[in-house]
Amino acid sequence: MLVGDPVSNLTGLKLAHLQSSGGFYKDGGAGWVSPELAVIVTKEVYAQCDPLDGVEDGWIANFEGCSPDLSSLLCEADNQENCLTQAQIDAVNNVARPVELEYEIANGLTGHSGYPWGNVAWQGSFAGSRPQPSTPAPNVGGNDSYVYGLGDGYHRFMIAQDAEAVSLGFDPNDESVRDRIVEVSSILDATNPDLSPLHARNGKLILYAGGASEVPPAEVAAYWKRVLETVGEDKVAEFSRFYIFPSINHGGVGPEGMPNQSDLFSALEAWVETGEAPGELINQSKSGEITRPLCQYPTWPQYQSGDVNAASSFKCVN
Ligand SMILES: [Ca+2]
Repeated sequence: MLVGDPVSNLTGLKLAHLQSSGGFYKDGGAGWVSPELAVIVTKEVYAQCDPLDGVEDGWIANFEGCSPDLSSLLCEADNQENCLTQAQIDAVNNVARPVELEYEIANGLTGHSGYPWGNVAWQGSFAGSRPQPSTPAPNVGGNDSYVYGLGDGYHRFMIAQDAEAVSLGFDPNDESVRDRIVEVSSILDATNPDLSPLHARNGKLILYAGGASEVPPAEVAAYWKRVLETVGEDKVAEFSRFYIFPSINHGGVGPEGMPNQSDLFSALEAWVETGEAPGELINQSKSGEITRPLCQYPTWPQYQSGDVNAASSFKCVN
């Protein structure tokens, strides 16, 4: 099986949708960030996190090491341009904040990992094109935060079971919604980490995730860690691999011209048909001119020396 950006913890993702977008809409939209300001934020994120992998190439390979401090973007005076208020900085930081539940959903989970930094299209995904959403939000598109529309539908139809319910300010830890969230989680979520039946059937699994995806790679990694704990590292190595594609979302969109693809299907085919287990693979740009190693999680490609466009100049490190 070839599995990309799995939303196994759908409940957690929906709650992350509402939490992340809710930060921009709070207090009448005080923290809302325009597309123009988002460009400034993204530039600062890349300025801090791009060099962490050893080369400033417009690509964040060390996504787990990326935890930018945006305080330098804080406005120093009223009516200043090209800077953010504290409310806006808080709302941007809130996107990366994990969802923390005071109770357990399916398979003992207690929340969801936050979103990654470095998504070049984050503003539309999380903030939308105006400071307050429509009520209700359209399912797809419109002027609202894309993820708010997704979370709003989840809340109104699955949790509140009231099409008129308002999702702004939704708190998953509120006593009134806990039981229903747990019930829906038991129906929707696919978070069982016991993949030993797949191993027993001699199945093979290649799992991959975009390092800047709105399907957060940290949540895919969290699932992977639970699989390792449950099944055992040695056994997992016999039938499964997990790769992260840095800086891209789950559709392959990322920094222009940088690597975003690998022939994973051929790797899977070779593993199943000839027993050749995949190791480090090649991640390349659409043109094929820029290559990087596609590293097995938790390693990531660090620049060593030589041609910055050649995979051979990089090493998978942790
Ligand atoms: Ca870099």
